[in-house]
Amino acid sequence: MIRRAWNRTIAVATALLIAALVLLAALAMGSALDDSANAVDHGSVRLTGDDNGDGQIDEDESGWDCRTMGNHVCGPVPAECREAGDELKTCVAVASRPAFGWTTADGDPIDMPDGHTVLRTLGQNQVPGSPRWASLLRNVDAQWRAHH
Ligand SMILES: [Ca+2]
Repeated sequence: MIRRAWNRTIAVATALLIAALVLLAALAMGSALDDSANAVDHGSVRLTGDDNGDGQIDEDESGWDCRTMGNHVCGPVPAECREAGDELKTCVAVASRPAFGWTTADGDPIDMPDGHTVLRTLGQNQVPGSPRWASLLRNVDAQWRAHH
């Protein structure tokens, strides 16, 4: 009788031990799965367009988009725009424009020289990048937009 009770106790203890081991194994596996789901393999990730694989897309690589990366200017920055600061895009746009003209409501003809000439003249009279220079630049840009 005692032996039977002892065997039963051993059987229950063994079953509990096995259940505990299975539970621990399941928890360990779940933890490992969580870790693998969050793991980032920095060694094998390569950005599309990162031609030399240094982890960043530089201006001379295939992934470079000059419209959205860097200074957002495609091509060289004109000398007249090097100090343009926040107005760089507008300055580059103005620099690219040809001479144009229009007639005012009073019938007066207005001739605007090409963009480089406008910017050189603007730079002689105002400090490039200053608020006044920026305001005049935006006015020149607005004139172009109003007549094109
Ligand atoms: Ca690169």
